[in-house]
Amino acid sequence: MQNVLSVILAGGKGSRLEPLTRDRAKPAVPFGGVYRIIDFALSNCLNSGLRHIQLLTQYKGQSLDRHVNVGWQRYFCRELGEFIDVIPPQQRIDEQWYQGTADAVYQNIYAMEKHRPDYVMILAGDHIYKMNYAKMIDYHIDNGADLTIGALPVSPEEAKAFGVMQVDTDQRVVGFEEKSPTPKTIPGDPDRCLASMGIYVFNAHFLFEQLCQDATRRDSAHDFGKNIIPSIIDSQRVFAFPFRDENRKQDAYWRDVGTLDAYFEANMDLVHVDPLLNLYDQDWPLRTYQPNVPPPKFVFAGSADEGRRGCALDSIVCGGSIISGGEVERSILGPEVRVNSFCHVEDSILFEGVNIGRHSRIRRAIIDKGVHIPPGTEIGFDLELDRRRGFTVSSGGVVVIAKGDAVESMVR
Ligand code: ADQ
Ligand code: ADP
Repeated sequence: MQNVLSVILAGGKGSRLEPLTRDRAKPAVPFGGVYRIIDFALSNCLNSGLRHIQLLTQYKGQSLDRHVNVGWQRYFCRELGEFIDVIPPQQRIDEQWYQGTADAVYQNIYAMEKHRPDYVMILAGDHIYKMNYAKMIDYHIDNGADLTIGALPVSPEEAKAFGVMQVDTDQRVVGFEEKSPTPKTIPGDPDRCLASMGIYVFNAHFLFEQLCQDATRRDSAHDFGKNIIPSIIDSQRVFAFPFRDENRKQDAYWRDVGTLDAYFEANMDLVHVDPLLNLYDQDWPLRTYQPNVPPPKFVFAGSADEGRRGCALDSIVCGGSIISGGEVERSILGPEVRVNSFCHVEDSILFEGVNIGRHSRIRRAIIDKGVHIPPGTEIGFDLELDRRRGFTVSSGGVVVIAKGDAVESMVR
């Protein structure tokens, strides 16, 4: 895979994930306890043998930059020509911030050309999935394609948020519309549309040519989905790569965790007994920055007469956490969380360093890093009260408490 350069777009604002993206870019949002969303694309690259990576950041890139430098540099050997470079916007070409996704790539064209790649794999830094990109690259080469687009069927409702393609019997793309309010369904299958996953393999020379042409167009938003793809499907060889799970013989697991509810559900997918996304698959290791913390601990708290078991069921509990006399169900606890006596936590995601005071009850909540919940607090039971307390409540009824939010004690 020496001649493939992977460019990961990691600059999106992720405004629909507010307040989790108030201080960090969407790819840096924690996921599954110990991971960050970006870890999925990066693990896919490593496991696919792609070791030339540029990560384009823009919005609040500091947390992401720190994560990649502390957690990921170790996997790349510069002496062997491998690299992972985090590239903040450099305003080299003009003084504007990046406009669309194509502009983000165009503004870094010098950094890319320097590596003289034959192929450029463009990835999004905010999707949750396991995928062997080598198969998509082989498919691209076998088809003699100029561009190959990762493709997956989704419901017509979901498809409104995606680019939707029409293909011929050889999977050649013959139609493409970005975020149409009335997306076209797959012929003979009125319940599904063929969505673009927003991941692309380009012949490098062709990509550079297209980017330079697009940069001169005044009416362009400089975006792959809105401008570049629709403008080339008639004249160039553009193919869809069907992303399937060959083991399960079904469409593969892929989530664009764009909203709080989608983010919540994708986390909850992990604690199913037979999860669609298996973190324990030794054939496809997911890597991340692992803090050096002690193992998780579960404590029986109180006296023999009035004691409470500290326990967690159908849950993920990260290192450094202590569940002392509290109960946790169907939840994800990041590193160094504390759940104290007589607490009950269910269907919730607690980020690193969260502390749940005694006698609290937490349901369907996401609690950001370091928040301390005072004793006796209820969250997720009275959503009106939660709104009045200044917490975000998603349309699906998930309560989100932001980093730095002060949670007042309910005990008078
Ligand atoms: P969207 O996800 O809506 O659609 P966009 O918001 O532009 O597209 O983000 C694509 C990726 O680029 C994300 O990873 C985002 O973080 C990143 N990004 C956005 N702006 C950036 C910038 N200025 N600098 C760096 N990175 C940036 C796209 C396609 C659709 C497709 C969906 C699938 O346009 O056709 O269906 O992805 O999710
Ligand atoms: P965030 O609120 O997103 O966690 P931080 O900047 O605090 O923002 O952390 C971002 C990343 O920095 C983490 O994913 C982790 O990889 C790394 N990190 C956090 N704390 C430490 C630490 N004490 N030492 C080294 N790396 C850290």
